[in-house]
Amino acid sequence: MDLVKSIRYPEEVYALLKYKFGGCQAVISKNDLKNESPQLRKCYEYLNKTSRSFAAVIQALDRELRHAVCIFYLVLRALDTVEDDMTIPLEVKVPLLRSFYTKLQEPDWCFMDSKEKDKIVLEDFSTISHEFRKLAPLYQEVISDICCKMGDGMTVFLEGHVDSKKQWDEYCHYVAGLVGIGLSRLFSASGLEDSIVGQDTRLANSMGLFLQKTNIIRDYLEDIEQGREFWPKEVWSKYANKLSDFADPANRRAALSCLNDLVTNALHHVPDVLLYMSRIKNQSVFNFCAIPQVMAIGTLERCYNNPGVFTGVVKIRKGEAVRMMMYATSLEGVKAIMYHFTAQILHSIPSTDPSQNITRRCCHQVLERSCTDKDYTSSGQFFPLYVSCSMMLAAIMWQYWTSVENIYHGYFGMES
Ligand code: D61
Ligand code: MG
Repeated sequence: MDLVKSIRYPEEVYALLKYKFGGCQAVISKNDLKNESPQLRKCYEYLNKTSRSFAAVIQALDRELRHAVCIFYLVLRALDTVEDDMTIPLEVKVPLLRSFYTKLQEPDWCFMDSKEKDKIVLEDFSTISHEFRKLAPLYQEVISDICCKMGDGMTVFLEGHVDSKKQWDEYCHYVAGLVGIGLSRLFSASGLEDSIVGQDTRLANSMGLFLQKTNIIRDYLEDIEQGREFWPKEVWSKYANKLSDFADPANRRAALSCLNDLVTNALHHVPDVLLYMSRIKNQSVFNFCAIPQVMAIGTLERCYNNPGVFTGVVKIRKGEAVRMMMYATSLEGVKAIMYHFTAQILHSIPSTDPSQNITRRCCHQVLERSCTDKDYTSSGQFFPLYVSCSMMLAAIMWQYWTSVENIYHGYFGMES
């Protein structure tokens, strides 16, 4: 019940209503598939089935890029499904990850033995590879190259744990930094962006690292429950003997210290993100890049010093997400959002936190670079009672409406 959750935040109620009544069209346009082949339509169906976070922004890309990025996503989602599937024996998994990019050239190749939720992209890989081979050769080269490098890199981390901070960056480079690098090369190849975007791999890598680290931080509990450890040992071993100790409420203080340490580590990527964003010229590419990044800073802020990370899922409200999304359409807007959440983190640093000085320094650095005239701070005003009541009525109608419609696709944790 998104409206009710946002009832105390007038700006969010406004954003939700504006979004619902067509404001979303300004940010997310509809992808017209009437004239496309049945295979390509299937690919978009798989995209919408497998990605809550990226389906909408990919479909809002300008046409010359949209299909390439959609296929790029599906190919890597298929590869990631192999990586994530704990039921595939290592002697099958390792050679498969290494040779995965060669399957792009095999029209009939598919994989029917996955038990993962997104197995459909492996079972019907021939539809995806068919559309891959119809892309411009330049796009094919980028996708195949990234797929090859990612598959190789994934085999290094199959034991399911990460030791040093350097290895954390390495793992995130393979699974997300390479995506940023590949996307940037696609942007430049399309002619929509300057060649510098595709050439500066350090910045493109940071775009991916910021997203992946945020996911890893947020997904602590889910990963632990599935026997995976993506928090780097070099960091957690300062605060506990076992990573799983943090799930025990008795270790709450240590858990929060470790959490805040990692949030600070992730925050270091924000200056790179801002520099990267400052080079983007095309509006659809800008939205595509900016929206996931602002969701990530919002999620990081919500996670910072939050014991909820160790007991469940920490999410941003849909109203908050929609408000951010509508704000993140210009560099000044992105800066204002980054500034706002970084200031929030700065204000909530506990005086007992072991990383407090590094966190403070890092926050100040980000604040300096995201300084802008625009302001994202909410008014903090509360509605008078009669407005709240009208809102409730609207909310009940809304609930009815969405249950009939039921076609919503959203970003990080904003499903209806
Ligand atoms: C601009 C815009 C989007 C960007 C970007 C720059 C830079 C990097 C990324 C997107 C990638 C961010 C990945 C963050 C989410 N993490 C995952 O999905 C994990 O899997 C990583 C390996 C597969 C990556 C597939 C992917 C993701 C997003 C894309 C894309 C490809 C292609 C184009 C556009 C966006 C995570 O998966 C969670 C899960 O399976 O549910 C995991 O296994 O760790
Ligand atoms: Mg994975």
